[in-house]
Amino acid sequence: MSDVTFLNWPFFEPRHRELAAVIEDWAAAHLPVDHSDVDAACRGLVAALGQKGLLQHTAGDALDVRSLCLTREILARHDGLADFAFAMQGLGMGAVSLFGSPEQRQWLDRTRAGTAIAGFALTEPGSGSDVAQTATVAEAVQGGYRLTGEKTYISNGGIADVYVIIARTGEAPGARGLSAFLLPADAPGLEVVERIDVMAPHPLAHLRLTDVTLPRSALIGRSGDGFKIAMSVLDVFRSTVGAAALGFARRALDEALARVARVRAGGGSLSEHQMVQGHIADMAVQIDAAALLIYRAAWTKDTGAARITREAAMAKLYATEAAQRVIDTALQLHGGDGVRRGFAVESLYREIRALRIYEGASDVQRIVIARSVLGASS
Ligand code: COS
Repeated sequence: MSDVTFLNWPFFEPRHRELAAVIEDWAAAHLPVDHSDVDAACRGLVAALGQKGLLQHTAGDALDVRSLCLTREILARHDGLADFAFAMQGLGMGAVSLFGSPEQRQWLDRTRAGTAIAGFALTEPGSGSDVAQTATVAEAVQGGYRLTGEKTYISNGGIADVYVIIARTGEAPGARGLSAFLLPADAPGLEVVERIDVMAPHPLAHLRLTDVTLPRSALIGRSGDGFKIAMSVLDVFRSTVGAAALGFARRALDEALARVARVRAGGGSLSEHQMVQGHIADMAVQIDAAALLIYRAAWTKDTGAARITREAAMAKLYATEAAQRVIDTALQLHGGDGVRRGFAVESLYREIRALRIYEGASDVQRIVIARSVLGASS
């Protein structure tokens, strides 16, 4: 059982401890699922999480970031695909939760119930880190918009029922000329042109839009606010990526502790060796430091901060980079078994890698943090 003493930190309220217990019980009974068909696995996970009421926190008027982080952390500790399925319901509909009209919010009932799957279509072949370069065009036409362009590395691409898409409406060059739209997956002209296979497989696709026509009511928030909408969504969900990394790291430490207690070397257990103890100590410190940054960011947002850009960037940067180191150490402590399929540390090693890239790569987080720190000192 992982360390849960952090739940006593002042960041949490009794309802968070109750939620953690519910998720833990559900996860222990249902995870991991079979990953051999990731589409079927994700559909099943979204439906099961929805039926149990565990997707309630993924959408709504007030996103409770602590609840999102706790859920991601616990699910990730049990099964990375379950964390993915949960998180995408939130990220996919994040713009609708924060800025959607009453009509658009009807989708939230379905994504929370687990009867519709959501995706966030932001990244393009020519704009990954630099969102201001978005090239997909949304041209104003009679009664609405016509969208043309390409989106890539879109999670849930291929199985989503609905996407939020960021496209250029052209009010100004760069970041100030983008808008957000609600895009049903069955819109004529939207195609999945490639399914992308990655080292920790999950539904992922390249999408093409050819003259996709959307009504004016598909615009989320105000025309020209798409960049700020995307960044506001990322501010919330970047902390939760850190939380998923934290869940992976906690699992790696648990696996390492079991291993060093069991394996004998030099007349005693591995855990009696000071060099091993040093590794365990370093892992534990990094895990607590990551947790402090994550729940600091989440608490700051939940208690009323308008923006947590700096806190969320710090949480994501530190937690994902630290989890990579913790998992690498856990793998090393497993010897040859560490790289062998079927061992948890082998899959954790693959699962963690993308988290240092998606929703803002580590160097993007460094840029965001440095701008904030330099801005504050000038
Ligand atoms: N919340 C609200 N508004 C924000 C914001 C935030 N977090 N961050 C920036 N803005 C606003 C700025 O205040 C600025 O507003 P004004 O034009 O009124 O001054 C505007 O948005 C443009 O901001 P900025 O000048 O910082 O834009 P940049 O193009 O320099 O942004 C980064 C650069 C790298 C920060 C941005 O492109 C980014 O986060 N990239 C990573 C994208 C990403 O995570 N992709 C992964 C997708 S997987 S879902």
